[in-house]
Amino acid sequence: MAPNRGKIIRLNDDGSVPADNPFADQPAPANQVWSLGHRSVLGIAFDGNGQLWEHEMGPKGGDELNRIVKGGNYGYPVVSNGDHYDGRSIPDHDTRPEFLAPTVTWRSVISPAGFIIYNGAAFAQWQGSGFIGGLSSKSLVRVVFDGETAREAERFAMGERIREVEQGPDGAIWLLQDGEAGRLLKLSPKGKQ
Ligand SMILES: [Ca+2]
Repeated sequence: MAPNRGKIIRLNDDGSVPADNPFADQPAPANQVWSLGHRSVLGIAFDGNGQLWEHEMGPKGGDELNRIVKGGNYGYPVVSNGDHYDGRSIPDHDTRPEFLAPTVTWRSVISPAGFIIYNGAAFAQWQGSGFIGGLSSKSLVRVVFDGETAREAERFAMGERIREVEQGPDGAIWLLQDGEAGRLLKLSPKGKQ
């Protein structure tokens, strides 16, 4: 197995390899791998059910939100619903069902960066929603989950490239704009600081 590029790895807090990793019986670094076939992971979060989700910057027209399962191969660079930026095509996921397909594909890309699955009290109506920053889309994307599926629910135009999303202890949502002049924004319910 290739080195850790394109992989999600799973380690104990002390850096050791958990015995129940999917490739635990293989030499390092394969024994660290939890899932593979990723292109460029830019956000990872657990939902309220303990299900792990990640999003990744795809090639042209292929940003992905994936439901992560133990030992799963998500197919890059063999398959992608996007294509290379230089114009070369990449076979789509439906041509190779042995690879796990994305739960959501953005063919008009958002360029995802930063990811939370919200569990705060300040925006009670958004508990359980995912929030993904958008670079090229200059947006904040809200995703809703339903068991093993997910979909984009709404998109907030922010006017600037959004690099990072975090949830504060009071339930506020913090956004970091991209670039040297980027601002740190705090989103709170109307009428509250
Ligand atoms: Ca393709």
